[in-house]
Amino acid sequence: MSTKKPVVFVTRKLPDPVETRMMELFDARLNVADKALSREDLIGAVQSADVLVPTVTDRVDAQIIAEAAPRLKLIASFGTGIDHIDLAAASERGITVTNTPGVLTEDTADMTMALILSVPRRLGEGERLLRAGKWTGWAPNFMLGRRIWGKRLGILGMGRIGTAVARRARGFGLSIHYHNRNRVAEDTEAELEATYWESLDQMLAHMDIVSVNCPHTPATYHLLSGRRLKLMQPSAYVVNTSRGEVVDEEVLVQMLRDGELSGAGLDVYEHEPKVNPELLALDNVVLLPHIGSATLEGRIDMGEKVLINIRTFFDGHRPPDRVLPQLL
Ligand code: 8YV
Repeated sequence: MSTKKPVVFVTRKLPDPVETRMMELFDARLNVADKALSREDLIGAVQSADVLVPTVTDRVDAQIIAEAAPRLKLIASFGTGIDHIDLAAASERGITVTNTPGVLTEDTADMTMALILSVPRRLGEGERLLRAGKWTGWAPNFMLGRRIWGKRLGILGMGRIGTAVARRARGFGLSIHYHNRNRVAEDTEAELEATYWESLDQMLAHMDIVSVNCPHTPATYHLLSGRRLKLMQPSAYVVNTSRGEVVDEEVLVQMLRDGELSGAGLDVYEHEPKVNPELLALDNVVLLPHIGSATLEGRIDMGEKVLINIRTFFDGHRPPDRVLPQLL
């Protein structure tokens, strides 16, 4: 490593131990006020830094990358999803891109499981009713939900998070079904007693609960399209802790409103932080503000990964979580 420390621009406030280490290792520019960056701020960052550390809320699109000074060599994203970065533009400029996979898996799977339980058992609705002072007491027919045990869970995207969801779901008596680009290893399938559906259409038509766990890429944009959502049973539920863009939100809302689906548990939305006002008015949904991976431990682990990716890059090694350049 040269004696001159690389300038590392961090777009949002990170946990204290991460920021302290960032200061020790690099010439770090921190966002003490934790104010989301404007486009102008982001352009200023890519013009003055060797490394940009963005988060999911920073749109590092082709235009921003075109404005980058030649010194910008690394985009070390704080997060697993990389749909906020224009990878083609970064590749063209020879910029290395890294992310923080693996350390969010268990937290995100926990939150997915929480939503899988919450929606059919009407947790959100019950809590709202109680807080509003409308609870008049126990009654045999009061707030009946649907049983989790024995139902079929269809996982869309059987990567790290999808598999971690499946392991939890098995403990709750759900049977595991999945659709994925590739079939998972035989022993994983056997361990989870999972059924693979090559046809997503077919799987959707047969599931009680569908959990979206695939990343957002050009190929998965609106993978749960209006047409596909309409294949689901009216008694079914949708849970999404991945990216809002994977689901056609407008059709989802219409179906929830018209009773064509029984409910939804959402942690992510198509136009974050905007949430469709119609969703807010529905009782059969549990809505969370993109907190699937929001644990202190997770954020520190993510920061540690960012530090390692930057450090190895400037030590002349291949960063462990390299997204770009792609491995052949
Ligand atoms: C992170 C996420 O909190 O990592 C991801 O892909 O969606 C989130 O859970 C976020 O990316 C932080 O930048």
